[in-house]
Amino acid sequence: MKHLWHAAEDVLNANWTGGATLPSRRQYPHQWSWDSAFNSIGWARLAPDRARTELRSLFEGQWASGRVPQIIFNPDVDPHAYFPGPDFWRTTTIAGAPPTPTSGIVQPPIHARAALATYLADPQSDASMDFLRALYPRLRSWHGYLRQHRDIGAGGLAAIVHPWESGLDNSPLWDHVLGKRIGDGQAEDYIRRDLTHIDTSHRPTDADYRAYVVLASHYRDTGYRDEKLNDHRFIVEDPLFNAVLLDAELCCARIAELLGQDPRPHRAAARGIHHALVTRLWDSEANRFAARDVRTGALSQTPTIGSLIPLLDPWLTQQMREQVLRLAYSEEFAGGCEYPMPSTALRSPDFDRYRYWRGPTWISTNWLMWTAATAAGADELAGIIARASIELVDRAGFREYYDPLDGAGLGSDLFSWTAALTLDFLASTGVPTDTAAG
Ligand code: 2M8
Repeated sequence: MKHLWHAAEDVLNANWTGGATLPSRRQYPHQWSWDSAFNSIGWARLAPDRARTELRSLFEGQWASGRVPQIIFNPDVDPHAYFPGPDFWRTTTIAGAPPTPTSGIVQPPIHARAALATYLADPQSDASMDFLRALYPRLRSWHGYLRQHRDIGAGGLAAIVHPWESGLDNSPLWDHVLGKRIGDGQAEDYIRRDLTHIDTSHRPTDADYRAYVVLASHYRDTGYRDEKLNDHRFIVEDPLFNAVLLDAELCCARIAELLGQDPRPHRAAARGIHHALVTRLWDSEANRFAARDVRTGALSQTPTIGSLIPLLDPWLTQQMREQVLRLAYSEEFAGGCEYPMPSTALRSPDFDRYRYWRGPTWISTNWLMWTAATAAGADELAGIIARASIELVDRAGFREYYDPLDGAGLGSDLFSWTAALTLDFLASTGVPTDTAAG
């Protein structure tokens, strides 16, 4: 049996196109934004030049407004291999969009953290410094887009306008908003491609998918104009997205210092997000972070992995940090299953051990939670998460997600971010790679 390290390397190599890493060859045959960032964190451990190429190629898809799209379409792939494809988004006719077709929505801004990791993997080389110098203004404009154009609630947070923008697409967090505002809404004709290779019971329901299409086509039909978002039906301030943005600003502060530039604007931006996060998204009755429906101000009721990721915020009060950790260790998450961290609380009526983002454990959110726990000094939690992640991959291979109760692999196989982040877990935790069988 191959060693886990080499097996992970094989997955990344197999999904490498020469300029980017496909999340999985069959299910997701294009370049995805936050996948690319996670993948570069893995590449940084193997071949920093590939990590640099990955992030550079992603930012070639950046729009003039600073928007970094969720998908950069691969021109060599049949445009109908994935839905919604380039014909659906029609971005090349939009002023300021690149000539390469992209989607029109975004994903969580992990990129500054990935850029920093990429630089730090190879800090002595000119190529690495050139990379950082070239990417920094693009990161600034990306964060600027989110902070200026997406602060729809005018409270200092970036709002998402589609569940796919959260990265946790089918999370129960969005059920309430989707059900109330979209209901049986009519969608244009489409064929779901996401069911071709995966068990239907592991993917979103048809009703949820229809709601996704209705929302995306509405945004497209307004020309992706964010100033029109007041008539949008889905506007949500998500704790994971904003905690990641806060962290990204702190990473940019570090990058600015490395480049001899002023880090203070980034720290001030991070502080502002911190303030908004704790005043707008902390549910003081439930003692956890929640997503806020900007239209109504209502906070989401289901505890999810997103309730915990704001542990990334270094300025949380001690009381908040303790409450987040209490929930993380509880029977709802790490204390209630063999293979944490489940994406939805185990005792919630919304928990589904198989269905995408409604219960399964993902290596990407585990990596974020492990990063947050490590930074918060919660070493025991960090250890639990790193061990569970490595064990999952060791037992079930590089799957897209896993059953948190029995560790079975679900979704796509040979999944890139699972392989990439496994490399980071192995390298950071010092697990001897020659004993971890893959
Ligand atoms: C999943 O989302 C895409 C749409 O973006 C899909 O279901 O077709 C999510 O897990 C998302 O977070 C991820 O970036 C993407 C590609 O791995 O797949």
